[in-house]
Amino acid sequence: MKLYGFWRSLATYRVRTALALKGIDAEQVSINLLQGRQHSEEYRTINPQSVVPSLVVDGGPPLFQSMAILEYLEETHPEPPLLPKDPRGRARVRGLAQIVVSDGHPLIVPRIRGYLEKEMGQDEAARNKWLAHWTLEALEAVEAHLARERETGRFSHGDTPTIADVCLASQVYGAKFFNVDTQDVPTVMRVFGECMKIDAFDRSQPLKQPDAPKNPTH
Ligand SMILES: N[C@@H](CCC(=O)N[C@@H](CS)C(=O)NCC(=O)O)C(=O)O
Repeated sequence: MKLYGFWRSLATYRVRTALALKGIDAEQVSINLLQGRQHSEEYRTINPQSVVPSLVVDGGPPLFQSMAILEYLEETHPEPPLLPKDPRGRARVRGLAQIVVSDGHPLIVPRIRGYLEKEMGQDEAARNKWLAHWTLEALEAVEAHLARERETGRFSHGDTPTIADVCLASQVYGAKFFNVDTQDVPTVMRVFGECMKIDAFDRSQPLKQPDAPKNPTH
């Protein structure tokens, strides 16, 4: 497998973590989002949306969208499972994941930040306010579920990691990047702490990637 991604990409972090949890090796190809390499003609032949991640399996057409890739990995490499067995549990895990992937993360990606700056004339302070607001709002929505629902265990759903945790960890990483105060999402942060005790989450994290700068600035 070949994973096209970038150290700082939260969507790539999700796929890296799932690959690591399932013990799947993938060659990593860095597409430098800060240099706009996602827009290069060469990369657009792999992903016409100009976003990472993309996953090439056995030389076939590239897979795209992190949730679709996570589901693909789950179907093709069912062990260890990252979705519960029961339909209701699967719906809950997917719902938690979608809060991050569909509602929170899309508002903070580089093209949105670029649009706020160039088309809307927003200065850095205003852009940072935007990033922090939407990042925290998604985490608060996850917190509202985790704190009150009895399915929550050591992890978001029970005592083993699921796709919900893979997505939660990526969003918490976003909060770290944007200096978001996470004291009001204690259950999320507890679960994040549990995730980071697992080697697959830890070694997949953005700042531990070979293409990450030594002293990153955001
Ligand atoms: N919903 C997509 C998000 C893909 C996405 O927006 N990726 C970001 C990095 S995390 C990206 O490549 N952005 C490029 C840009 O915004 O120009 C997924 O989950 O895969």
